[in-house]
Amino acid sequence: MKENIMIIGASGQIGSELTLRLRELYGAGHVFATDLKEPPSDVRESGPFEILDVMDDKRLIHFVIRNKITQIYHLAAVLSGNAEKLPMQAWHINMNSLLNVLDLAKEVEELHKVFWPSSIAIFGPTTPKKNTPQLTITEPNTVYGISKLAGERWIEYFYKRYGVDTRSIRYPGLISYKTEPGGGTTDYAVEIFYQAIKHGRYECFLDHDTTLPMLFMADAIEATVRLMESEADKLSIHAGYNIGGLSFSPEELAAEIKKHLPEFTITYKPDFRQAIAETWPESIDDSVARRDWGYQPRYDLAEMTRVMLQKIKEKLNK
Ligand code: NAD
Ligand code: AKB
Repeated sequence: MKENIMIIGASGQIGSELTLRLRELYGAGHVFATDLKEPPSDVRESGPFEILDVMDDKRLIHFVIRNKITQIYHLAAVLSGNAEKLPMQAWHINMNSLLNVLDLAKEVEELHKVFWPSSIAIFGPTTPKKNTPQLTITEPNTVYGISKLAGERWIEYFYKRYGVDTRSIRYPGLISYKTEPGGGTTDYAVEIFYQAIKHGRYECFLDHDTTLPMLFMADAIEATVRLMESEADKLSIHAGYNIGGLSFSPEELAAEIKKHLPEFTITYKPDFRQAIAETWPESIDDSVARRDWGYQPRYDLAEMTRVMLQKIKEKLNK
């Protein structure tokens, strides 16, 4: 079956890279990128792109039918830091956009598969922090985390009740050099590279020893593709799969950057995002993802840091 793939949120941190990877795999003409805002030029120029608001359910259904869409990657969301500033708006966008997509998948026969990302934000202060299991206590106390946990319940419901093939990953903080992150708590781990290269110093909004699970974008993209291409009967989870990779604190990341930029200095001025980070795990047990669909990240802290510095220097002409 020829797949026609729609990406919602294609201009964002994940979408701007995932779109290009899916175009390599499925053919540029079969991967339809959409967003509220303009994407980077390579996404715009390498295949179809349309400005589309996922909250507009009528335009969404027309788009899906007109382009014979068979799979949706729904990436649009308000992330943890921004969500705390406007909780009701974040809840409205995160939940209703997902319900729009799921309802469409239930109604449109050809649209058979939906990817929707969850997050380590589904965990909360009562969750075991180290090597957090796939199945454990989930009592998030951020609006973003609550929306991700509710989203997981909804996608599993649509899988069981209506047979929609829903798939999801609980991404940790994602680190990338192409598109800057969109308002999360883990954004410091990207900002730090830009500031280190531009100014040789960084004031971190998390405290020095706040350890969080992280992952390099190349590993996240390959994981996403691998999960979506797995045989359905191999998958035991239709809510969100834990995936780990890296786990470090701001001071550990700063020490790794200093190996390349010895003059680099970091100071700490925790803001409201510190309280969010303190409720999240430090490291993740991803044995179920490894067993079910062969999840295997490749980047360690040293290699991720080397590539980030090299690519951001090239981008900034430094
Ligand atoms: P991002 O903020 O960089 O990108 C989201 C994109 O969605 C933006 O380009 C935005 O313009 C678009 N968008 C927002 N509202 C829209 C609407 N109404 N209609 C259409 N497009 C809209 O986010 P991201 O980092 O790429 O994250 C993508 C998904 O992955 C989100 O669901 C996020 O919660 C999840 N996630 C991300 C991370 C991470 O570290 N980046 C970690 C865990 C989970
Ligand atoms: C955020 O910090 O909000 C995201 C996430 C881990 O979901 N990066």
